[in-house]
Amino acid sequence: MKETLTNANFPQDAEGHVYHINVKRGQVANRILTVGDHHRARAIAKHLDQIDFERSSQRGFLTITGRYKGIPVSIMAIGMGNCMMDFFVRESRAVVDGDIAIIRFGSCGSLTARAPPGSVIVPKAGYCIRRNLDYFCDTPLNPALADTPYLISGTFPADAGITELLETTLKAALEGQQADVGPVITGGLNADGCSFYSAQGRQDPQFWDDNQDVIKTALATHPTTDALEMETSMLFHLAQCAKGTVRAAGCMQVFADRVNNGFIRPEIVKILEPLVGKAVLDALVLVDLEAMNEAGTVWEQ
Ligand code: R1P
Repeated sequence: MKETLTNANFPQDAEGHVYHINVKRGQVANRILTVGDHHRARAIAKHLDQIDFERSSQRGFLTITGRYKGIPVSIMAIGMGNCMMDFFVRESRAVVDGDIAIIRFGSCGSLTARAPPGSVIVPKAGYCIRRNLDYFCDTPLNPALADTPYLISGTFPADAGITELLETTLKAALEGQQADVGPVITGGLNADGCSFYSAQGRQDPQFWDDNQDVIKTALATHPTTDALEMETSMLFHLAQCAKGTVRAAGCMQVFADRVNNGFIRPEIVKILEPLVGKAVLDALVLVDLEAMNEAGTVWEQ
């Protein structure tokens, strides 16, 4: 940290830069494509007409702001996990005037045979799987809450309108591609694990995790779960808590097959990632921010 910060409640420097992303008003657009991986962000930024601003923060965030088809967009790499998603959504919200549309483009494990590696999943909603620390604690404060090793939340919806736009641009982008690139899988759920290992059911003999059944339990609780990763459900949750000013959707390329224990080949990622990145930008610039102001878009019951 170089600058003097004020306000311990929401730290910003004298120019208004937020603490972790290190951007200020005017440096982030109302339309944001977010990824985990910095290389993915830089590759997608090649599609922009122009880049007006770029910053890497010392806390691991990368912000690239420019124009796509003449419309201001930001591409932001945030690293991994719910915590980074929280920094990103709150600090971006703090420096952007007006409503914000966010689409996350990540990678995930698939929990369904209909989404093999190379597929792209567009979830309708998401939930979280959290390691229950009290289960592992010798002295849980409330033993009644300590009998289950992983806690599975209810669901948080993606924005219906942005999701629909995303499905359309992705299907158009992947249509006619070679086998192993696509299909686009829609209408199911994403699960965020609070970690890559224990909460996602990976077996690690070096640790006490009691996670042999976590995926089975998640699927029994939410049978339409397609994807397992670490950020998108948190994005949906935070959007829901942003008092109507943030709308979010997400898509993830399937890297890991958690049903049959397979992994995507690098040559497929090379073809898939740029196609999806461009399709996400295409969807983002179609979002009507004014209409969002008036009504927002929700799933029909
Ligand atoms: C784990 O390897 C990371 O990959 C997935 C997970 O959600 C987690 O962040 O997403 P990204 O490829 O977007 O980082």
